[in-house]
Amino acid sequence: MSVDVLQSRGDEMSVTVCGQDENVERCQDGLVKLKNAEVEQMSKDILYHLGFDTNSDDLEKLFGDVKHGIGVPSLSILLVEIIKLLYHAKAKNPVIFRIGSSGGIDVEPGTVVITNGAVDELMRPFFEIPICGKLVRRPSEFDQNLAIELKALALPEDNFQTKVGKTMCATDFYEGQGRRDGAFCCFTEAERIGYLDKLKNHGVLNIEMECVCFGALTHFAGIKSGIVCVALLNRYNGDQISVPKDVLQEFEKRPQALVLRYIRKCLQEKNQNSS
Ligand code: R2B
Ligand code: URA
Repeated sequence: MSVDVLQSRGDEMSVTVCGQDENVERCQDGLVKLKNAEVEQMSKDILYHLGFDTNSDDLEKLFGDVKHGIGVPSLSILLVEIIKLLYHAKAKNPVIFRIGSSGGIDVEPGTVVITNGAVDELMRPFFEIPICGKLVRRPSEFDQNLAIELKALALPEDNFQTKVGKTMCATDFYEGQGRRDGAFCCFTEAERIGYLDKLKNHGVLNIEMECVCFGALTHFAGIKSGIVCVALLNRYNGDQISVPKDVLQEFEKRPQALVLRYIRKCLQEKNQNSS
């Protein structure tokens, strides 16, 4: 599981207007703005989990890719610090990608899924988080143009399919994803299939454990973002991930390959514009 940060300094990359939410804006100058005035008042800012300190590190020079653990708590900490890193680094028009693995719903193992919408286990398209004792909901939204652009980078010679669709975000890998192979199971095979059918009818192509939070926080920050995950199995055929290690390793390279093509394309366009 990793998150790639792509930024362009100077030249504008495409600016897409985000959603209806009045709190959400993508700034004209392309710079990342924080929705927290407190940060500007701080004499230094420690990005604890990234290991950066605005006094001793040159954040304008630091970029790359970072790995997160499993699930929303691990991702949300990382994303908050990445958004602050982009702010301190004065990044312009950044694009954040999450690349990883997932369980497919009626798709061939090895299929690459580009997320164009995220829902939770109850098919709700927002990230709900208790803040100071109150439940706050933030809509999870994805840049539709980016999803289309990524799909267009799938090549006829790729030995796998690339699809665009919704992704379901689960807080649990086992029962929460309708798995019957965990330490606990309180539902029948018919209920498992019924749940997969429900997800499928809702346009869900795959299940992972971070998308709702990822779409919500990047959207709230006004930052363009995308998720590209490979499906390790077709959940209609079972729960266990039984693909051999070498196949698994090859599957995991597929989302990286697609996002790399996008990064290359952006860099080529940037070079053409500046020459
Ligand atoms: C996909 O795979 C991980 C669980 O195995 C989780 O991080 C996710 O979203
Ligand atoms: N990751 C998940 O969260 N679920 C799967 O089924 C496979 C990978």
